[in-house]
Amino acid sequence: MDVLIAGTSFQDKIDHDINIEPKDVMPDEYRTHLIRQISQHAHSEVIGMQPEGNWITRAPSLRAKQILLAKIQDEGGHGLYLYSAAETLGISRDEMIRQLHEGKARYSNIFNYPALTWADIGAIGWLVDGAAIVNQVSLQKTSYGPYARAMVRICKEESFHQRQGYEIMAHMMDGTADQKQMAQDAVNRWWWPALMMFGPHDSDSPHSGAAFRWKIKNKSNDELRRKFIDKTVPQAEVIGLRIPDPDLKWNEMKQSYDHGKINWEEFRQVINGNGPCNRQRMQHHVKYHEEGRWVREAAEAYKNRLKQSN
Ligand code: FAQ
Repeated sequence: MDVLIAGTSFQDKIDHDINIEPKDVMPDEYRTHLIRQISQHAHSEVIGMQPEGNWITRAPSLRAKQILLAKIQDEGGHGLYLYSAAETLGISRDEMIRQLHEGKARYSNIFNYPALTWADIGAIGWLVDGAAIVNQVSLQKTSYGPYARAMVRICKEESFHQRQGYEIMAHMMDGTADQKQMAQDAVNRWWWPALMMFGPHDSDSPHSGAAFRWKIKNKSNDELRRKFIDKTVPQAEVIGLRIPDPDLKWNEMKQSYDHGKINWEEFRQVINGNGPCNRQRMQHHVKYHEEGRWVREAAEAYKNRLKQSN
């Protein structure tokens, strides 16, 4: 097997579903494509801590606070696995953060919306983590080894996140009329941005061609979006939530739901810096990155001292 791998070209490995590893020869375009995607993914996990972090001190019980803290901590950890996976491609974490701060790297559209009520924490777990899992399960089979392995671990944690969100929603839908209304209002606001997380329609997705050729993606943006909808609609029905899409309809032939039009203009605005919270998210990240500078410097100084004493 080793001999086969050693003598096999990049595309042969891809065609035979052999993972590409950091020291393997790979085309520059593959490397660049992965750095873009993995760094965006890492930034999303880290920026995604902000809307939820906003609710730690206001969680309605000690149990809810503990669960939320653990979840947010997990998201930070996911960011770290992903930054490490991207670093194996030859980019430093500092450079990735610089690109984020300069607006050259993106992060998921979804984290530019505010978490206004406790029900939003339920909607984020249920819908946002739910969408993230559908996407990430398919990425467990992505062709770049470190990214695929990071996804396996991340998916295990995300499924707990999705359940904690659904539990919050189910609990509220079992509550007073006001709580039910609050839960429905959260779904009304998060449903469409969650659908946008899967990216533009396949016909408008410039990176999909190369992503399929190199098996970075094995399911398209639209396929994954459909999968998410099919999985989520029955969950909403069980607890009495309404999906805010008058055109949502079961298609017997496709054995899948047809959905209404997505507002791609809103998506473009949000991913290009003009969403409700883009500025706030970035200012917050820059501020705490600066405030943490002394920790990074101290760690570096300690590492150098150890080197000198060895
Ligand atoms: N947001 O050609 P495509 C989470 C951009 S993790 C912003 O289709 P591709 C956990 C795209 O970058 C959520 N930008 O691109 C959590 C490209 O722009 P560029 C993050 C988007 O890469 C939960 C342009 O549009 N997950 O939620 C988005 O083939 C709760 C054209 O798009 C990942 O990142 C978007 N939604 O497909 C944490 C998964 N969609 O770069 C905390 C990994 C597209 O040319 C709390 N990523 N764009 O300037 C992927 O699977 C893919 O990158 C896609 C996009 C599917 C997102």
